[in-house]
Amino acid sequence: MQVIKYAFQQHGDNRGQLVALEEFNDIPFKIKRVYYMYDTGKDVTRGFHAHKKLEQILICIHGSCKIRLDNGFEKKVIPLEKPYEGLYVSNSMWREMFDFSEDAVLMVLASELYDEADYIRNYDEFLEFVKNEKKEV
Ligand code: T46
Repeated sequence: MQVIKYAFQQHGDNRGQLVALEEFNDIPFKIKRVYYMYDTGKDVTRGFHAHKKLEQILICIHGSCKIRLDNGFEKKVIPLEKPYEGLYVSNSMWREMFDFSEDAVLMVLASELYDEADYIRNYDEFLEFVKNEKKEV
C-alpha cells in the first residue's frame, strides 16, 4: 500500500512559520470543504468508515495523532506530528484516527461537500466495495 505524505513548504523567518496551501499546486484536488476536530479524548478513536468518492488531505495543525489506513488488503499506521505534513487519503480507504494528544487539532481538506451517501460505515460492505472495484479495473 502506497502512503502519500506531503511535506508542505514552510515560509519561515524570524517571526515564525507560515504554510500556504493552494488547490492543484499543493493539494491534488479542488478544495470544496474544510473541517477540523479538536478536544478529542486521548482514548477516543474516530472514523471507522471509508468513502466511495471523497479524497482528502489530513493535517494535524497542532499536537499529534495517528491515522490507521486500510485498503482492504493491507493496513498501515501513519503518525501526524508536524503542522506542515499532510496525509493524502484516497477514496476506498478505511480510516481510523486515534492517539490524539490533548492539544491536537486535526484539519481536513476535502474534495467534495459533505454527503452521508458517500460513506461506507460497515466494514464487510467496504471489503465488498474494494473487491468489486478491483474486478472493474
Ligand atoms: C473522514 C474523517 C477523517 C458535518 O455536518 N459536516 C462535515 O463536513 C463533517 C465531516 C461532519 N459533519 C457532522 C456529521 C456528524 O454528526 O459532524 C459529526 C461528526 O462527523 P463524523 O462522525 O463523520 O466524524 P469522524 O471524525 O468519524 O470522520 C470525519 C469525516 O466525517 C470523514 O469524512 O474521513 O473525519
